[in-house]
Order: sequence, then structure tokens, then C-alpha cells
Amino acid sequence: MFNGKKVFVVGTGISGIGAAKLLVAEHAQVVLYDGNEKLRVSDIEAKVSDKSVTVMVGSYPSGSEKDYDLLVISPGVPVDSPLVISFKDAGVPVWGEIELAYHFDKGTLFAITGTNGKTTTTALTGQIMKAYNDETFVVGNIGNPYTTEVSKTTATSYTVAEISSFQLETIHEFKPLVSAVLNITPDHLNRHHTMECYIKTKEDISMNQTKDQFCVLNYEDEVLRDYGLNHCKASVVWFSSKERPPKGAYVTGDEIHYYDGESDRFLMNVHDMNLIGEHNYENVCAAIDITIAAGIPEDIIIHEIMRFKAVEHRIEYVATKNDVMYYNDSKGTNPDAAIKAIKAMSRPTILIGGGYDKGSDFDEYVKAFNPMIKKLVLMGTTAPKIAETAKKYGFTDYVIADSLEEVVRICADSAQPGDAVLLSPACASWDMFESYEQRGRMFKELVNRL
Ligand code: UMA
Repeated sequence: MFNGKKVFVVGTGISGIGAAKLLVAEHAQVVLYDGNEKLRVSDIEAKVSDKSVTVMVGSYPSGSEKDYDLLVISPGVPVDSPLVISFKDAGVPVWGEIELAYHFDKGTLFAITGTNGKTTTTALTGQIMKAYNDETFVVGNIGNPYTTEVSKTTATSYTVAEISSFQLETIHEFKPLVSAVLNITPDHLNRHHTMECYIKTKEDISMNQTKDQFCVLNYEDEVLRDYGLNHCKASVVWFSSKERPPKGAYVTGDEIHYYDGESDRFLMNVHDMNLIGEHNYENVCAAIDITIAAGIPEDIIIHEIMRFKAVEHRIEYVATKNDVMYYNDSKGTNPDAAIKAIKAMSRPTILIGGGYDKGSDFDEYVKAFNPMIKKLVLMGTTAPKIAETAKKYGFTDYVIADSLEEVVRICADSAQPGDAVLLSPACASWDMFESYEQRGRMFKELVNRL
């Protein structure tokens, strides 16, 4: 498909390296470019480990766009950046790394998106699929590029992909057997500009599906309910934490049931799993819908849900120090995710918030403080904005710190026995850290040193 084709790949993070290696294996001529002038060409060459790849860093030398057959971009590259626009203007097709990988997938694809819960649902779905089919690959935004794994797929393999809105902007033929949109609340508005664009991008996960494929949607999300009832072209399966949907898994009291449109059956009690919080019950219901649509026996599904443990950085218990329980929810990178963690707390809690400014507003985050949050410790670019919002709602016990070290020290000094400390910043990490993972791990290290 790519033999001799000239492909310009943007970004030398894990996606760009994965894409370049896949293209080289397919005998394409690859130019791998990164806009960060501080990167060393030799370091990138070592990562890609193939001399046929031309590596370029720094300012982009425009003018040669027409020489290329394809532009492949990493998720972090905005589609309205000048580089992408100049390739588009030259008539060069623009694919995301996900679209590129999709063209080489020989097996069956399952794709999960949503503002929150993607990683937990993807990891759980992947675990269930693996128990049924050894040849299962878990890829995408979860931190394992699709391009890195796709060459291993076979006619009988399953690929479970976590797909972010960034990645959905550049799909064209991408068509999973089962897609899922877990929820849509404001996030990444600095990249997608309007809520309408963000919603449309998420819904696009099912854009190439027809009635022969399935789309799993949240029945309690107004936007998704409308999409599923009036616009989606796939066969819709619902999940709900509140009521029985027209078809799909749902929570009633302490129980999870599945309604197939005619008969209703009990699957399990929510207390038989390790995950806590209503949002996690929704993630579990989505994973049930996806795996039932894939034809996996229900006893395997239930057994794996019972064994499943919370994913790192998602309301992850860290340690108890002086009878204070510390939780790492560094993946709480938007207000809605953080609200879910706040609601899962059952002790008086000192909350750590703030970080990179994605243009979110924090009214709902602050409104969720009552009754559990007793103190707020802020850091990062959004600290003053969150402090202002807290003041507006009469919450005055907040303090702004300069570093995560200082944050943890303040929390340890102010916490009383019986309290909890929760890192759930409602913001991305990119102002102070490389990633939310680095932020979460540093938090855990500092707590463990207390
Ligand atoms: N770069 C450019 N030009 C640009 C923008 C970036 O050259 O205009 C370069 C940067 O200098 C850098 C490289 O691109 O060297 C980084 O590329 P990237 O940001 O796409 O990062 P990757 O390492 O390829 O990781 C990406 C996802 N990152 C983002 O979406 C920002 C990872 O999601 C994902 O795990 C990985 O692909 C594999 O699929 C991270 C994330 O934060 C976890 N995702 C967001 C979220 O979950 O909220 C969407």
C-alpha cells in the first residue's frame, strides 16, 4: 500500500515513532519531523533505528509539501496548525496515527472514547477480551500506540483501542465492530474551540459504522441519548446507572442487569467488584455491552469484572500516613473527572487542584466540594482561577503552593487523623510536568516519603 510512497510524519513522541517504524516496514520513504528545536536528531534516530528515515527538528521548511503522498500527524498536533494547513492546501491527505494503523489491522477492532472513564473501560474490556482470546491487543490513548501493535494482528485477533478526541479528528475510514462513547462533558476546548466541535469529534467514532456494527452509548447523557436515538447509523446498545434502557447493561439498586430488549437478567452485585463510585459502574456497564456485542460468554465477563483492579492514577489508593488516607487521581485532568473522584470520597478530604489551563471553568468543581472537601491546596497555572471560583462560592480555606513538594507538605501538616488527601487537579499537567503519569508518580513518591 505504501511501497515507495513519500510520507511526512509529525511528532517524535511514541505515536510518531510508532508510525515511522510501521511505514518503514511497509517500504515507505519517511521524513520524521518534530517542531521542538531542543530535541537532538541523533536521539530521535536512535529511537527510530532505521537509517532510511530522514529526521528533522525545529522550524518547518515549507515549500516541499507537494512532494509528499501523505501527512501523518501525532495526536498532539492540532489540525489547524500552520504546518497541517500548508499540507492540506497542497492537496496532501492528512491522516492521524490511528487512521494509519487502522489500515493494517487484520482482526476485529473495538474502540472506546468519552471525556472520562476511557482508560478504565478500555483496560477492563481488554482484560475480558484477553481472557477469551489470547490474541488481544490494548492500544491507543492508554499509552500504547496502535501503530506499534498493529503488525501483530491476525484475522482472529481483537484490538481494544482507547481513542481520544485528538485522535478522532483525523480518522477517515476507521470503522470498529463496536464503538463506545462513555460521556461528553467540556474538555480540551482550547483545542476543539467549541463544545459543538468537541461533541461532533467524539460522535465521529461511529461515523463509518452501519447497522452491522454496534455503538455503545450512555443513556443518561442527554447529548448521547439524542445522538443514539436520532442520528447514529450503527445498532445502538445503551448503558445506564439509573434506569433500564431500551437495550443494554444498567444498574438497579446494588445490582447490574442486562436487558436485551425482551428479557432482563441479573449479572452481578456492584459490591462484588473492586471498583468504587457510580462513574465506575457506568464504565463496567459499557464494558459489558461491548463484550456481549463481541459474543463473549457472560460467565467470563463477570469473572473478569470481579478480578479487575483500579487503573493507576484513577482514585488510586497510595498509603495511609498518621491515619490520613492518600489517593492519587492525577488522571482527573478535567473538572468532570475530578468531581467523580470527589464524590467517591467518604472522609473529610483535603483536595489538591490546579494545573495547565485548558480553558475549563471550575464552577461545578467547586460546587461539588460540599460536604466532603474541607481544604483546597492549589498549584499550577489555573491556581488563581480556581481560587477566585472558590471565593465566589464562599469556600475560603484554600492555599496556593509553588511545587508539588510544598503541596504535599501543606496537606500532611493540615490533615487530621481520619481525613483523606486527594490529588484530583481538574486540569492537565503540562504546565509543571511532562504528563499526568509523571505528576501522579511524583505525588506517590512524596507521600510514601512522609
Ligand atoms: N509536536 C510537534 N508539533 C506540534 C505538536 C507536537 O512537533 O504541533 C511534537 C512535540 O514536540 C513532541 C511530539 O509531537 O515531540 C509529541 O506528540 P504527542 O503530543 O502526540 O505525544 P505522543 O507521545 O505521541 O502521545 C500521544 C498522546 N498524547 C496526546 O494526545 C497529547 C498520548 O495521550 C497517547 O497515549 C499516545 O499518543 C499513544 O496513543 C496522552 C494524553 O495526554 C496520555 N492524551 C490526552 C488525554 O488523555 O486527555 C488526549
